[in-house]
Amino acid sequence: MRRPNLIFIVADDLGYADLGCYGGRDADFGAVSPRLDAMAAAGMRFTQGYSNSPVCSPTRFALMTARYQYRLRGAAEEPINSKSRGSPTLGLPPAHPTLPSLLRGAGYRTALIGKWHLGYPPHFGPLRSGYEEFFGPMSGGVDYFSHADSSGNNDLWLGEQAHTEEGYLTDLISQRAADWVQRVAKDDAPFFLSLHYTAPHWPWETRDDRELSTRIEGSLFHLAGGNIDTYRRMIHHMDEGIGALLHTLQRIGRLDDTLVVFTSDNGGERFSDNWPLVGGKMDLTEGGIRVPYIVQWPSTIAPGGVSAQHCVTMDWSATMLAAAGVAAQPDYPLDGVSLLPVLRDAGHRFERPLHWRMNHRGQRAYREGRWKYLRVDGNDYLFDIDADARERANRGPYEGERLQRMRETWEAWHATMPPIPEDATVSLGYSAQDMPQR
Ligand SMILES: [Ca+2]
Repeated sequence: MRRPNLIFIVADDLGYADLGCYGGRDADFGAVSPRLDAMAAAGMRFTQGYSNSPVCSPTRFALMTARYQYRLRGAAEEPINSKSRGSPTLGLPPAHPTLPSLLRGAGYRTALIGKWHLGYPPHFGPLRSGYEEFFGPMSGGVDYFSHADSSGNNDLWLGEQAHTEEGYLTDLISQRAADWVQRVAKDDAPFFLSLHYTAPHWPWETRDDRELSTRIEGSLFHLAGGNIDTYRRMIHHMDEGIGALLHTLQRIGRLDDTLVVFTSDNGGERFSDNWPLVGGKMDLTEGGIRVPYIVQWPSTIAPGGVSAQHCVTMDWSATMLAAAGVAAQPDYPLDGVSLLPVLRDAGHRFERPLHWRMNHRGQRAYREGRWKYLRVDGNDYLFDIDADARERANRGPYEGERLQRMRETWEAWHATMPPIPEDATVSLGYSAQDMPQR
């Protein structure tokens, strides 16, 4: 039997409730995400899915390796920033097995279309980590029209060549993805596509804001710009591109045997809707790490499923390897766990304890069943997430034994990971001087 094609779509800084199918409100122009909502209806949606980190590059290390990112030095940067250009240590080591390298070794065609954010050539890069083809930015955030990073350098690449191309980045990425799939689907080999949008990450530019982009050059954090309407349109542009890709798959007869996963690399940013969760990007409260997971695979997943299975980014990488029948390398066993039994039966559930840590504010988190142990700024909390996903009712003072046991479990897990390096950096784009905190 032919092995399934695999498409892993990652949005950038999309919040838990930004999409209609996660309770998001309509925009003034109408539904924000009609194609992703339709994908959820045709496939399955996860309500208790997490990102490996509340910030970009650490999650991407986990996605690529299907292992806890804390194992790799570069992932200790929160996040990798454009000052890391030329660093021989701050990136994904090419010798490390990855989701694309393992799949490619098993005969898959592979491409990354969109954001990399795992270190710069000549030491690092997508072509060195298993992708046959790459189109997109190497850094964390770029302007949608000039394609310049926060240092003002052009950061659009085709393979390892600097590349110039007119257009709105979300549309360029969508078009390339549809073209690539059409091209490789002609071969007998199955394919794996990483489709990593920069949308809806700052700067706050819609397809119609080319003129605006010339005025904010060099200040990509765009602290004086953006609004809810712009933000929703940016999501809508991405949604259109995903719809076009799914339509292409259908037209060439490859929709049924393609597993498509959609998620976000971390929780929402300043214009995101994370309701009912608290916090956002950089936080280990739920708003920083709970993200949408929408999955479609018509040959295997029954339509309309909703699962409360706990899962995290690296589990989806493990799921794709399992779907392809590809084993991990013995020296790099996976921390990710395959979700295939859940995809085949939306009612299937299994225990999936999950751990996080952040240098930023000394945060820790541990989810086990309905409970979550959380530390922020030296304060320990215990929340019953099933009853209080908003993490306002601290059960710690009333459940001291449980809190203590979960703290010890987290510490035992932490002891199995390399310590946070002393020279690891935390980069924040702005502070309370720029906008009031809640
Ligand atoms: Ca991000």
